[in-house]
Amino acid sequence: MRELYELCGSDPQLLFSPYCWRVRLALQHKGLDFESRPLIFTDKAPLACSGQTLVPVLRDGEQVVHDSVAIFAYLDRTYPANPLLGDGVAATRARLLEKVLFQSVRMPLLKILLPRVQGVIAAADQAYFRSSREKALGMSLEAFADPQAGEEALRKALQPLEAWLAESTYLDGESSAGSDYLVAGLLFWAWCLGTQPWADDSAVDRWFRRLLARYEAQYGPVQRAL
Ligand SMILES: N[C@@H](CCC(=O)N[C@@H](CS)C(=O)NCC(=O)O)C(=O)O
Repeated sequence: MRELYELCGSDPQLLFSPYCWRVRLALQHKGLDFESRPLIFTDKAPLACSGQTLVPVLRDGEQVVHDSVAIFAYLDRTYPANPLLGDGVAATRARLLEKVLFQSVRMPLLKILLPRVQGVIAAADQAYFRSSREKALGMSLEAFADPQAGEEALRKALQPLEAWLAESTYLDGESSAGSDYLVAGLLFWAWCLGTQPWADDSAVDRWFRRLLARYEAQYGPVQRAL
């Protein structure tokens, strides 16, 4: 059996982790079915088998893999048809893309989304979420959250993707693959939290909606926060 341990809000159907979305999209790409194991932030016991405390964790029979990029590489090694990353230096390139995205897209999104995350997580997670994020950010959540500044920074960060997608159907070319899912996971994060901080009918928007439509055609409507 294949199981995906992933993050949920107080509503177990509300799956909003960008990293877990990457893996959902990658599993769809590979045509691999799986059972979802939604966990709230503080429900760490089921992750012990992975030797760390973050999701996504994929358990595939005897194999347990964590970290979205490592899971992509694992899926390519184990199920070589329909590559996500490809051979050679591709997994290293994916790590580079991940680093670039972390600063350029994830941080602006976090500025926009923090209050929404606080609004959807379980009561049992609130104190943990605040203390762990304030420690990581080096400031209070209120000092960091700034939806207006986040939207401005995000608009700039999306410009290269907008230019690329004006000429190419997917980030990875004619068909979608690993780069598409690494980026789209971040946009699913916003989408599931009930917002769309990118321009309607932009190339990025049309690309995101193609991926969303394909996902929903197979798995049904994506749960969004009100
Ligand atoms: N580099 C990891 C990051 C995973 C990560 O940060 N996951 C978050 C959810 S979005 C998490 O598990 N947080 C739990 C916690 O902070 O305790 C990946 O790409 O999978």
